Amino acid sequence: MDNTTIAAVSTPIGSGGISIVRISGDDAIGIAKKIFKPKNNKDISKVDSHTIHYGTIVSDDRIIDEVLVSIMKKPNTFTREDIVEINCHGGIIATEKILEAVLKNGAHIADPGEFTKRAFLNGRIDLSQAESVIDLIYSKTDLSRQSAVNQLEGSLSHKISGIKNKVADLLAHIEVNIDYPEYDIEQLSISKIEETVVDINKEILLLLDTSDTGKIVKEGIKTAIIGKPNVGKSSLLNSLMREQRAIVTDVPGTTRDLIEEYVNIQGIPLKLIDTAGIRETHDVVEKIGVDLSKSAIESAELILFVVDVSSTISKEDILILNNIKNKKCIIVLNKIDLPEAIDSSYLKNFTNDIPTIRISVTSNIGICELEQTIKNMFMSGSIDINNDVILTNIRHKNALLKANDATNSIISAIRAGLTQDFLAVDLQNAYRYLGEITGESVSEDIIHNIFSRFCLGK
Ligand SMILES: Nc1nc2c(ncn2[C@@H]2O[C@H](COP(=O)(O)OP(=O)(O)OP(=O)(O)O)[C@@H](O)[C@H]2O)c(=O)[nH]1
Ligand SMILES: [Mg+2]
Repeated sequence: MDNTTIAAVSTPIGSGGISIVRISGDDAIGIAKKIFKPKNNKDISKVDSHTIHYGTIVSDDRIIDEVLVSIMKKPNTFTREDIVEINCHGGIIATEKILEAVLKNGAHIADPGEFTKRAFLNGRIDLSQAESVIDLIYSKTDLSRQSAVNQLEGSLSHKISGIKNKVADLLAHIEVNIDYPEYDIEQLSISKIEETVVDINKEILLLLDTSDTGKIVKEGIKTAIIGKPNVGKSSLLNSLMREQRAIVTDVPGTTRDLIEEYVNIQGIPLKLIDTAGIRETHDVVEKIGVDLSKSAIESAELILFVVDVSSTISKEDILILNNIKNKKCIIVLNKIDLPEAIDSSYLKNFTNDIPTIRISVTSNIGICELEQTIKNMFMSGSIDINNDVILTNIRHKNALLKANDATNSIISAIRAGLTQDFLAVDLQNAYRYLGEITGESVSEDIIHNIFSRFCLGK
């Protein structure tokens, strides 16, 4: 275990009210003592843990800043090491000078995520909890924040250790059966083993089933607003966001860049993408926009295809329809406040099973119905983030898929009449894959990879 003392600026670099320099390790308090002059002249190595002290940071006989210093002694700290946090006035220069003084006095600069990595290595949190810290930092919707907090509190770890314990129990029984057949201990019948493995398999599948919801919770449903120029795409984005985010004009070809925004539609996070109207164009800039729109269609999970009912269907509309054939889609007939020129029955030939909603953005008609339709498309049941453990991490999903494979092969082996020693190997594998999620059986590389995604100072 690395026992150097590390330090970093834990707040974003820039001007702000307060910046925090964090120090963790055996020398944290000793280093702070060398540069911190408390106003009451107390010896900070002798103060109670979890107390805050007012004074100045002095380096090379010059006062750098007026600060508050928090002293937190192990083991009740984030890293389970001694931690000192220096709260200084926000501002790049003062913060850097303080960090510099801390480093000069013996601390090493921390790698990204190193504080959290120490919390993991010192056993305060497991790997899935450490990962939830990243999720929490980067969460973009309230749902994803809530699910990260649940995971940080150990909801997933708890579920996984429950399953792992069952695997371990079974494994212990089977190994005793194999190694000491002469002992008179309770022998598990093969049908009892099968029953338990089927149970374990079901629990894994239930967790895997939550991963689609997890992806939505974490990233939002990628929703592209597509259509010809001037049909009201940007107006629709603004209306769904309830703010004027995109520029709206009556000039066709107004939007040229993709605009991406997160919005919460009746509790469901959407990553909305407003696109340039699709049409044949010789304008170079507009053409780039149109190409971007086409690629937005490819990567979208939901398409809102906006059609203007006050004009007729053109070959561009049909072209777009052909492009979105294999996508989840809602046809949004806009501008129903205007006299209709569209040939609805003609359009119907192309859009048979696609849900169609009639709206007017400017008169605020039909927006609620559109939102309800989006919600119904993605949520058959309601999700309860507070009570359900939801899989939001692709690494966890892959480990569970492998554990699922292992349990499936145990079930097939039993049904094929293989002996118990064949089962032990797959059970051990299942156990190991489950352990990858919590970090007990995971390689250095993976750990390095996970923590390098953190920001500095966390
Ligand atoms: N009457 C009426 N006008 C609307 C409605 N929705 C949008 N408009 C008008 O249609 C024009 C074009 O709206 P935009 O939202 O800029 O259309 P767009 O599809 O983003 O256009 P491009 O960015 O050029 O592709 C603006 O003048 C809007 O005010 C509606 O429901 N009814
Ligand atoms: Mg636009």
